[in-house]
Amino acid sequence: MPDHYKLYYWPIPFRGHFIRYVLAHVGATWEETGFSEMGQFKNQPLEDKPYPFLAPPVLYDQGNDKYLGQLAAILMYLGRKYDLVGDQDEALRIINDALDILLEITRMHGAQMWDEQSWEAFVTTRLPAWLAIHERWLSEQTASSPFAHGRAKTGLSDLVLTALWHTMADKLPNMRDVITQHAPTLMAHADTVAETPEISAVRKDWETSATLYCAGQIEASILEMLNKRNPPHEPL
Ligand SMILES: N[C@@H](CCC(=O)N[C@@H](CS)C(=O)NCC(=O)O)C(=O)O
Repeated sequence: MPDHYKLYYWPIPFRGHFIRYVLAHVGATWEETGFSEMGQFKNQPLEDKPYPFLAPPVLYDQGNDKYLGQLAAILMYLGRKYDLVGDQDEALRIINDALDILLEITRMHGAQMWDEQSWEAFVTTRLPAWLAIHERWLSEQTASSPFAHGRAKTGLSDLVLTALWHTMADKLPNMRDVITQHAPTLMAHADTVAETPEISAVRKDWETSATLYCAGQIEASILEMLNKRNPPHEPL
């Protein structure tokens, strides 16, 4: 019997795909919450919650009867449990980079919407800087092995980089060109992982989702900027 989980998260890619990709990769099964179940779970009084948390994701591991919150903690837990971590410090470092990048692209979870000037600065300076860092990190990590941390098989960091960059390339129009321009090795690596049957199956489930990336007004703001910068059907 495969290990079974419940993922308490909004039905959106964003932070969820990091966990979904790891669960799919290890052959686990899981249930998800819809918007209304997630809202109820999050908004119930603290004393009624089965586990104290503020913001999802929360993962429930049925086999171990264990709840865990915070994306970084969840990923490290799964990584250790399924022996996906070659170097714990570097794996945690890449997860924290990913969390920083998610905060930056959503301007602190939509605390502020994008304007053309700030988006231009983001895609021409800040995002390329992150991409160059991950391009170098991955090249060093895979100097003598096909996967990060000298591993022969896909590990946690490969899945985290894929959930981060492939999801952006896949879901946000014109973003693939930006990523490929600054980090061709990274994009190719993420494509390889994303095309494995387990990860492809998750992506297929999300093909028709109304939410492309992070949902809400901030998703609309990102799309507005991307479409203004590269109107649909015009090459870069
Ligand atoms: N540090 C947390 C952040 C979680 C987070 O911000 N979750 C968002 C969705 S991606 C949310 O639902 N926030 C609602 C809230 O903060 O009340 C993690 O990485 O798990």
